[in-house]
Amino acid sequence: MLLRFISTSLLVLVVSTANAPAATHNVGLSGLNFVPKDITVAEGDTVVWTHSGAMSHTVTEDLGAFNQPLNSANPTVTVVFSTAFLAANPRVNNRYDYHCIPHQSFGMVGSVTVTVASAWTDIGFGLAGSSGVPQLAGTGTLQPSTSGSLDLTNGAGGAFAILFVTVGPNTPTPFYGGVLATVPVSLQLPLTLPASGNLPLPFVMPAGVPPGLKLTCQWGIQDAGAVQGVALSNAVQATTP
Ligand SMILES: [Cu+2]
Repeated sequence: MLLRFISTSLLVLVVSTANAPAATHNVGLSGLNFVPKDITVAEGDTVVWTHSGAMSHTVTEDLGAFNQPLNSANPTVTVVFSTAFLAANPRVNNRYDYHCIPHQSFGMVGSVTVTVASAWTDIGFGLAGSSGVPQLAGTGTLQPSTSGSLDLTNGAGGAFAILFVTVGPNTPTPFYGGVLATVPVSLQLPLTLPASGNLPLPFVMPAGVPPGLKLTCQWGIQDAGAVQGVALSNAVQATTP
């Protein structure tokens, strides 16, 4: 039962994944520039910054996730963008902006964006509310003992809402002027949405979930701006590996 595994607190239990082989990406220096300036890596990959030239620099994440000198005494800085690192340092879109402390004002900045593998597919069926269609995104591979998240954005702030979950085959069915993809409903999680209308829902897959289990999730949100008073997020679907 999925909801038993979903933590309604925002606490993420951290476990390491052992999926795709990790890669190493190199960032060098050219004058007062990181080269390449902006890179995209996969979860689990390593980034190595290597010093050159005579000047001393730093590799300093804007919000403090990493901060080391990059100079002749410390010629490399290595950061592993592991599952644990991502969980400990959550950033919008997993983007880590960083700078060199002495040369930030000269534009010596860069970014690392981390892509996270996902088993989830958006299957649609969103129904607009007062601020448009609420968006549901699933992350995580659903491998046993790995973390994932079901992230709702653009819901009505402070509204009563229910996360509907189907475990097994689902039959999309008309519902309040839209379509509920999660029929039959296996589980319901009623909540009041935060004022922002955004609700991340981290979870950890337990070790014993059987492969081939189809999961479908969709939010219903009380919203006077919806055609029949209930907005629906798009539904997301995944099958356990
Ligand atoms: Cu510098």
